[in-house]
Amino acid sequence: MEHHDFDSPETLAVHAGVGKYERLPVVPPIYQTSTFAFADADEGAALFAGRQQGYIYSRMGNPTVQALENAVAALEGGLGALACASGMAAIHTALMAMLKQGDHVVCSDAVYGPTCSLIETLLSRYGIEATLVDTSDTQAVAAALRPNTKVVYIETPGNPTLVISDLGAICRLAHAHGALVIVDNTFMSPILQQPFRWGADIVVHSLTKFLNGHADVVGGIIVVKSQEQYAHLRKVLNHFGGVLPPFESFLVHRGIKTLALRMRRHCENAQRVAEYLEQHPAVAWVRYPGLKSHPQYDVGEKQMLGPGGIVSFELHGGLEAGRKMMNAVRLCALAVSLGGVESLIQHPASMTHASMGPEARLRAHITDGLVRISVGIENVDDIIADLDQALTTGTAVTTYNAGVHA
Ligand code: LCS
Repeated sequence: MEHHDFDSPETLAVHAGVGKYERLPVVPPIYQTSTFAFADADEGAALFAGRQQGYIYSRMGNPTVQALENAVAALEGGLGALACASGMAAIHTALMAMLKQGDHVVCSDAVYGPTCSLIETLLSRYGIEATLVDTSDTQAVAAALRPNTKVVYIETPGNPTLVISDLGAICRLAHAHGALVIVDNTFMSPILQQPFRWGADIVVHSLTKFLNGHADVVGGIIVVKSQEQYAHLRKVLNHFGGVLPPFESFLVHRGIKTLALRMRRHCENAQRVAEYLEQHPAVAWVRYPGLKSHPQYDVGEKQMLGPGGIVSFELHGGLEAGRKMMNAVRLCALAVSLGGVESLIQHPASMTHASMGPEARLRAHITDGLVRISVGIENVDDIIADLDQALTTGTAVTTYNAGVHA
């Protein structure tokens, strides 16, 4: 890990990974190259044998990618990080690297839809068993542990129900059992939650979301805290091959410089949106970690440094009313993904969590009427005005997207 004279997240977000270059460009250059020339055959052999450190081939490592990896590792308080082609590539690589045939994994039931399908249906083809439980209930996690449980996989707050799991309690439980804890920290970013502080062993992110923040890159990252894990994961990622290219790495690293500012604004705006929705007569319930009505509000207060930018709710009119509202927004875009500067609205049961199937959604309390908003950094009064007109009229047909593409 790089040494830093400063360790505040705001300063690390701007400086970590940037390094010092000859003639001092303030921004690290994009090494848009697939391969690196050796000085001579002996050097090539020494690099491959690990007797000498250096870049060889961009699937194995690239300075622009490394700069991003150093930045995220520093922000999470990890030892190193491995940038992957997507959040799913990071999750899949981390799980396959840590599990083998005959192992068992315990996973949060409220997770991003494809994570649930990967763990529940795809891993079983390789002889890896899974139990999905409500990990906000630490006793349920304890009850799900088996002698062959090797990984406890936690997403907190969970997508899209925002259920919060107690990281410290689960890490203590898992470690006493000899299992590793992998935490998907996508919804919080390292600015709002640092799972290593609570004992987590590995942190994964979809870089596509808050870390990049500008909705123009798909990427993921695995953060580790031991040299042994880093070496093992680097080998596995090199063989699976799902690495992040240099240009995408450059863009994400650029986005991270404003991460601390953006997260503060996402939290302020989302809090206002959640409070607005909670008092609206058409709204049946709202889930947001910054509302006292959140069932795990106290756990959130303990382990999170802010409630984040995602709000979920359901209208009294259920699915049909939610559809009308989503069709009526003008400023918010009707789109999946989250964590960008722009506000997005979407319907998990038919979109992000469709692949889970109805039974898994029911188990995770993802109701058919649940609507999820990723609250952007726009003027919050404009966001609320948009939601207000969509809720009260429910009839407007011109969407923001339609306007842009017309
Ligand atoms: N983890 C979480 C918590 C996510 O929300 C997502 C994507 C992923 C991992 C996967 O990352 P990706 O491969 O897409 O970079 N979540 C999405 C969502 O809620 N809407 O669209 C994608």
